[in-house]
Amino acid sequence: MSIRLKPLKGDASVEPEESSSESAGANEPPLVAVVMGSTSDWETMRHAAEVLQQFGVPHECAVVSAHRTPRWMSEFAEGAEGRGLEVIIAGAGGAAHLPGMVAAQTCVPVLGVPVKSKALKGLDSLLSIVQMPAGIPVGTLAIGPSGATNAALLAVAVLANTRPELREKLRRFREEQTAKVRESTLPT
Ligand code: RP5
Repeated sequence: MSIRLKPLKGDASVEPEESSSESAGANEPPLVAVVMGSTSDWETMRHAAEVLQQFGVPHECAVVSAHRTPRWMSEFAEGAEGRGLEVIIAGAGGAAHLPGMVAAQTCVPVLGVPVKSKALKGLDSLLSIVQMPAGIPVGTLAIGPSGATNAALLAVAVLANTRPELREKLRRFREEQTAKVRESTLPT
């Protein structure tokens, strides 16, 4: 499977860049979807894709906008379970409806990544995503690249519940991270 920002079906108002590259789990159906409201979110959301790639998790990346392509978003959310997706990572900025609207239309767990907006530095995105009324949860991560990275690590942890090899990779990742900190030195 390749990482691809899909063009938006039937939406002439947006012209997403198409980018693709070799990805983990080629030819395997995706277990995780990384969706985002705009191609401008890719600079943040690519961090999630990179972690999934690193762990060898089959995934797909696509632009799906809640307000610019609402029907496409519904189609995506309603089809997620049937396509075998186990986690959806949704990033959006500003009045960030995408994670909540996707979560409302699927029982697949949704992790929300608030993208840093120009006007309010992502505080708007954070509050839009995190303040879901009771009944439809969105697991909300930090604003920006840290949130995207952690969303992917959380997705890996979820998948690792039933995949011992993935749990082992996650354990090794943590050990290496710990070792790096212990070996780090400060400039004199
Ligand atoms: C949201 O609006 C997107 O998630 C993006 O963060 C923000 C701005 O989108 P563009 O105007 O850059 O396409 O829908």
